[in-house]
Amino acid sequence: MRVTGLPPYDPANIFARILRGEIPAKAVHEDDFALAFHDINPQAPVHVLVIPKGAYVSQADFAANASDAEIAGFWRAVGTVAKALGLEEKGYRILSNMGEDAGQEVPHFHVHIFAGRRLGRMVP
Ligand code: DGP
Repeated sequence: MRVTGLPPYDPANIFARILRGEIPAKAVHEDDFALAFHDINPQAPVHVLVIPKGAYVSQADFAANASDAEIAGFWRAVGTVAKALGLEEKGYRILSNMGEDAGQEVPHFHVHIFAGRRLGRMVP
């Protein structure tokens, strides 16, 4: 069951194309559940995107419809990426835009990892 109010998954979205290898990305990690790659328009010295391998529009879709193994595997991958990039000592921020009001541009669930400088306070 899809969550009400979400668009159907569009297999032509840019991250689906990256997952299929149709367009290149600078990968930093890949496993059975997730792919992580550098954002094309970095907002911090480190700006990496982590996406699940499954077809989920957003966090709401992922939380409602992914299996427990997919959810665990995805979040473990986020931690693996942060550790592999050496971000644990100084810290990092994770963020996910969900839907129109948050300005989500790509309709495939993703988490941003920002790091590499002192990040400003979060503002709405
Ligand atoms: P969001 O607004 O949360 O949907 O963020 C989408 C991010 O995806 C944005 O920071 C830019 C990034 N992005 C868009 N197209 C591409 C692409 O083709 N390659 C990569 N590496 N990143 C992309």
